[in-house]
Amino acid sequence: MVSPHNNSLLFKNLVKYRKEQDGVTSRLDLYLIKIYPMHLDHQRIAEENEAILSAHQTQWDCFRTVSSQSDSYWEECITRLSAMQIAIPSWALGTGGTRFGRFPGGGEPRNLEEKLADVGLLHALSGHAGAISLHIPWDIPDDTAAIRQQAEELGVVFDAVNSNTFQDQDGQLQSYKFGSLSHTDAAVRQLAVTHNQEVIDYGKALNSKSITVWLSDGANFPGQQNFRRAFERTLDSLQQIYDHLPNDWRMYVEYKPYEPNFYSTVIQDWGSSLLLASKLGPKAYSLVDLGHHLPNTNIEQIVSRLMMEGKLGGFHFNDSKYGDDDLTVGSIKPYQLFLIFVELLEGIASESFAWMIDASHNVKDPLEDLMQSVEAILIAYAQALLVDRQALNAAQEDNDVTLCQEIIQQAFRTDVRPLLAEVRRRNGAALHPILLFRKLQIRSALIEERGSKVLATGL
Ligand code: PSV
Ligand code: MN
Repeated sequence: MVSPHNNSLLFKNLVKYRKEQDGVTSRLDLYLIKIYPMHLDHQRIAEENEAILSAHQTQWDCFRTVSSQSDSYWEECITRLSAMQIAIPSWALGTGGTRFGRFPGGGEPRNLEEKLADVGLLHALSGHAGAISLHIPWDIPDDTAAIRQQAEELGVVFDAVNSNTFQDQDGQLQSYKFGSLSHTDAAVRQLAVTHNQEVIDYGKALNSKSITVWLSDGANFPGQQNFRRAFERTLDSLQQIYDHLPNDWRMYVEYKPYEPNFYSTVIQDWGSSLLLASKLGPKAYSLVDLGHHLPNTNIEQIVSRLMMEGKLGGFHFNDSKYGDDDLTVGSIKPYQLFLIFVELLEGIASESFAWMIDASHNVKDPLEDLMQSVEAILIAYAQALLVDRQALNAAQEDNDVTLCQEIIQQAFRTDVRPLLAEVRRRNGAALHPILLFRKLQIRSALIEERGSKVLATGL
């Protein structure tokens, strides 16, 4: 169950916090007075739900009647779906861009407090966004205690912290131009190791329990890099970061075949990631970013292999047509997403995975896009729950290929949206999050408060 939000408390604390900073009533106060009690309060959401409740009830009744499953079956599904919490990355709350341009829509969060407020909003509306993933140094808190308190009041926890050795920071003495943890120069490696250790320390202060390491290290041209030595240096650097992990922490090793290096990357695929995670120790796992595969890769099979080895740590969800397109989850290949969840069901009850969205929004409202992504993940999970696994196992053993396909597609072709709306209703979230977001004109209010030309920190 999602934890209840105390939004009046949130409102008071944010106003207090801002007043202490400014010493005067700021525009943010006015914004909070206008927005928070009205838009985020569960009471208010329940009232809004009321208007479309009878339509929902009809669809939910119809859904159950057609399915001919028992009430206890649906209760079990609702319990499992309610527990699904997906981390929102701090860098996805603003408009993304390409190297050709950026078209911000306005109202982007200008600091960590506002990023957290946006995640709280997504969580209140959807009921499934109860975590945020921070990228350091973009999201270093000025006041850790205040940020922790704000998160608590929003019912949001801190998921994995992410390090950044793909950009040089202002005043940085050595450059990551030719790599970081794999660099030929020990001093550069040391800089990157120290940064990752500091990221863990920031995460500890926020009660995060994991770090995700993604390296852009690699080569743009054949012959530029010695593959073996680059890998060995990376392992050595990662080991020093691993040794800095608290006992109850995990390290996720993300892989990616290309970009920004276009000939090779040091951790280019799940094989390299698994190799590193295995050599590092039991607290290290592989992280699967759906966009980090070459076209047509069978990602569900990779998921199964990693899970079989107990080394599947988590996901960065997004969708793509060609490369690391970072499109809305489920917008291009919803069947693949569903098949991933079908595999995941083998371990989802006994293992814990980190779920995060890692998408970018060039032409959509970032918050609406994130709500669509959250919904797509829940749809895939719910459909996977509907697979008759006993029947599937039997059909697989019998080599009844036709029946195998019928069984999984029966689940995939079920419209589970009434079930998900019921999950949200029970958890005090909106029956239709995007509808409510638009009805309450939340984006306009955010633009009014934050301005139309602001740039979110991060990518
Ligand atoms: C790299 O493409 C990546 O997927 C990594 O997860 C980064 O941390 C993230 O995008 C944002 O840069
Ligand atoms: Mn990623």
